Amino acid sequence: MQSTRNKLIDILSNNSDTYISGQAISEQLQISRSAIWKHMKELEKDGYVIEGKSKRGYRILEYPNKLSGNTIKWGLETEWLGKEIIYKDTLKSTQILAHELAQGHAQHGTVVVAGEQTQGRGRMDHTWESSKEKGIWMSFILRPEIAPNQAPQLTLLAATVLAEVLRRDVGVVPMIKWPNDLLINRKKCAGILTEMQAEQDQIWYVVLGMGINVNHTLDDFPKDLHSRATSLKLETDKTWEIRDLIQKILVTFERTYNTYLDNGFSVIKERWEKDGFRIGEQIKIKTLRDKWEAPFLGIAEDGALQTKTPNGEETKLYSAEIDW
Ligand code: BT5
Repeated sequence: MQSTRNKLIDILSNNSDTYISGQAISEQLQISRSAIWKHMKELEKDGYVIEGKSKRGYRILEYPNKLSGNTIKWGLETEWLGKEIIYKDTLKSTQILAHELAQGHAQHGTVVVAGEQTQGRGRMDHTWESSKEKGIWMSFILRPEIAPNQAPQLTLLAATVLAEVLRRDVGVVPMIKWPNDLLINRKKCAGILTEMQAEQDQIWYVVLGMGINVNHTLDDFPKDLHSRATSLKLETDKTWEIRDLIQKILVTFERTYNTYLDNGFSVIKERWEKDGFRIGEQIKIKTLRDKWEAPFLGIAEDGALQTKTPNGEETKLYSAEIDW
């Protein structure tokens, strides 16, 4: 259940350009005018700047800097992604909470964001360093009507979204390393983790996690990542507003996801290959059983890595580590 305070913020956010009268709020929330006034005073204590004008009503002028479900929603121009945002200062992993919520009744497009993760995870049993308020640690709950074997395409889709935001809004040159790494100047700046629950021919839900290093200095990374990891701050010498970047990612993701559902994977494949790292070049491939070098021929229509076997025959790989 949404609290009255959150409903009040929703109403004010939806009317951010205009004043909304005390009467209208009172009718929508079924509370008295004096109760509204008390809530407004509490919001001001939280850092909201609210203007109240007699005869016109109320409007929010400024949101607190602090990250929260409400501040992320403020001015968020999406239709379905992030209509429900769950923000926690600390979580083991946004993936874990998102799975729990998805197994309940969480709606398609629910977003889980954490200030820090104490057990952030990558693929297999890799860990993901997620230091406090330095980056974007978030997971989306999606209920896509696609076949389970198409789910890996969502990882590649998410990578194109991050690449677009990094290029357009941050001004860096991103490269996507198959399947789920975003690199800037050959160092990893973001990773994507797609997990799903499905039956043979039907997806129940997908939890798509993104970790993006935003305001880290080198000291914020453990030593073993110093030569391999980077952040937007390290690359641009600027501190970035996390809330603003989250909004940009949500808007771009929603648009790209809608395009994908309407038109299929080929548009995404094209975008991916534009930013794909080392396409056409020789790469080192490691699977569970083998290690070899072969050319990276591109990605297949289903998102698989197209390359050659150690014997030189063309093949598709669905799971592998690549290096150069
Ligand atoms: C990934 O795995 O790159 C997927 C990362 C997904 C993280 C998000 S954060 C929100 C959501 N909640 C979670 O718990 N996870 C998701 P993988 O390709 O397996 O890469 C992991 C490897 O990257 C590690 O083994 C390290 O070598 C390296 N690494 C760990 N933390 C890093 C960081 N912050 N920046 C760059 N590299 C990192």
